[in-house]
Amino acid sequence: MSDHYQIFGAELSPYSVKVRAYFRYKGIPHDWLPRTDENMAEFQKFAKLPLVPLVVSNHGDAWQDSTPIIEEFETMFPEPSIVPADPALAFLSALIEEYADEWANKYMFHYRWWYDADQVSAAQRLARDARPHAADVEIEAMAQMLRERMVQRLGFVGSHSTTKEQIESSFIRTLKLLEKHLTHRPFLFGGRPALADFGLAAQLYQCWTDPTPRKLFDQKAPNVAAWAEQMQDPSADGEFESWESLETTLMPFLQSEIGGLFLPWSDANAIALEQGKEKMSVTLEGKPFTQTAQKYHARSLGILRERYAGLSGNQLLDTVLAKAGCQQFLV
Ligand SMILES: N[C@@H](CCC(=O)N[C@@H](CS)C(=O)NCC(=O)O)C(=O)O
Repeated sequence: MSDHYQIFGAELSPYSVKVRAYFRYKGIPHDWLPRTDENMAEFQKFAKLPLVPLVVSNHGDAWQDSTPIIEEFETMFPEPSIVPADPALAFLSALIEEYADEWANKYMFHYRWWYDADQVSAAQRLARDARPHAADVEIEAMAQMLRERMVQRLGFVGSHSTTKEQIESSFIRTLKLLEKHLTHRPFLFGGRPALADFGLAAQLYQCWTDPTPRKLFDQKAPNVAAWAEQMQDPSADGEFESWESLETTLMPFLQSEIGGLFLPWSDANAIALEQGKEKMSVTLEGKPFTQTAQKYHARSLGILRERYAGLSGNQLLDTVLAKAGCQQFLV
């Protein structure tokens, strides 16, 4: 019998739907198990951290953390590959995935827990998913409790009154730039999904399910909405493109979102931690952006830098990263 996997996840967890989309694309045999109060004991038997997604094999092996999960399964299930053969494009795909996990998650979380309509919608869906058989009054009470708890966590992603506008304009600009990019191709790197698609579509799909950002999708970004939806269960429709054909519409996104926001933020976060500071602060687009420093992000920036160091001498990559304003943060 071939190996079979269980994915403990949640519909409202971007990292969970990212891993589920990946398993679907690869045709890896799996069951999707929404984590509920009822299977919590089973979840806890395997989970080292109280986080979804958690993947468990029929041999009892367990994996957590979406990026390492995908990297590990990519070695076990190499086809169809989600890594462009050109090492420069493979790096850009990993960079965009990192942006998705660490920065796009800010606008996802911000919209979900900032406005009343979004708080109510998400809290009710979360409560119903966790207790599928509970009575409505129980769901209402749980939703209220979840809403209060999650709103208090806005600060962890750096969302507060002084950063609200920066976070929202990043989302709106992302929609606008991706809308152009995805007009001429089904996926970010061409005719088939790359790691970047799994990471970024997962965050944007969550935004699409929340009432306030959903309106922005409807007004500004039908192609991005279609892509995010399609990425729930993607299939290849062609080959990866070359940088020459991607550049016109991908470069503006790299410049404004990654070179302009994400990497300066990530770099400042790592420096704050090195200096033993609890808070990080950086000037983004002329305004201060402050939040509690994040250890996890500093580790993943370190991994990205090591990977870039391993590609030393790749002229195409150096030129693209320099033009995108990213290179200085990766050395
Ligand atoms: N870096 C992790 C992040 C996972 C994560 O933050 N999961 C959230 C949901 S999106 C979670 O499980 N939060 C606690 C909970 O829902 O109980 C990954 O990529 O898998």
